[in-house]
Amino acid sequence: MRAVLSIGSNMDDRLALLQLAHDYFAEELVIASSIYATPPWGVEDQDDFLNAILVIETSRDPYALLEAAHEVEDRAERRRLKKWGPRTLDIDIVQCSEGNIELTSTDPVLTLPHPWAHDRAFVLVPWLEVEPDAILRGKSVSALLAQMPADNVAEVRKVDTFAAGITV
Ligand code: PH2
Ligand code: MG
Ligand code: MG
Repeated sequence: MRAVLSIGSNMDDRLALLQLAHDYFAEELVIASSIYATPPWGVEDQDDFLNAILVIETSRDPYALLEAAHEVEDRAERRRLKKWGPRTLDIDIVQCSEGNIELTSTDPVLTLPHPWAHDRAFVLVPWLEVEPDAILRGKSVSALLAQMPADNVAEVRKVDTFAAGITV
């Protein structure tokens, strides 16, 4: 199964926490995007996030992947303060696919594809960087981005890249 993960942090050492997530999935990693600084979406009165996309090829099924994501979030001492609020590390499963088939799930515990990813520049901009032909919900990611206000897209700024290999 191929999976697209959106990772984000806006607390503590944001860069180190994204690197932690990157390194956890290193053996399954197909490609990692650059790291982007992004204004907070949803709850605006909080620090900027760092966001990135990891594309992985994994033998885990979607629920096992969700469990793995939670395990890494726990390692980052994630505190679940409030919905859309500040977090040390968030790992969201944007999409799971087998070949060209996008897996879908309406389970509230794991909705696939991610219910809001198609509407978030902090997901789509890094994804387009690494998969220019990406398709989400039957639409090209580049078309989804083109429909978005240009300001929202421009606010997602490349600021760094991951260190290659395992760093922790
Ligand atoms: N995650 C949220 C809420 N708002 N904003 C940005 N820019 N990046 C995020 O990863 C993010 C957010 C909830 O998970
Ligand atoms: Mg999230
Ligand atoms: Mg999450």
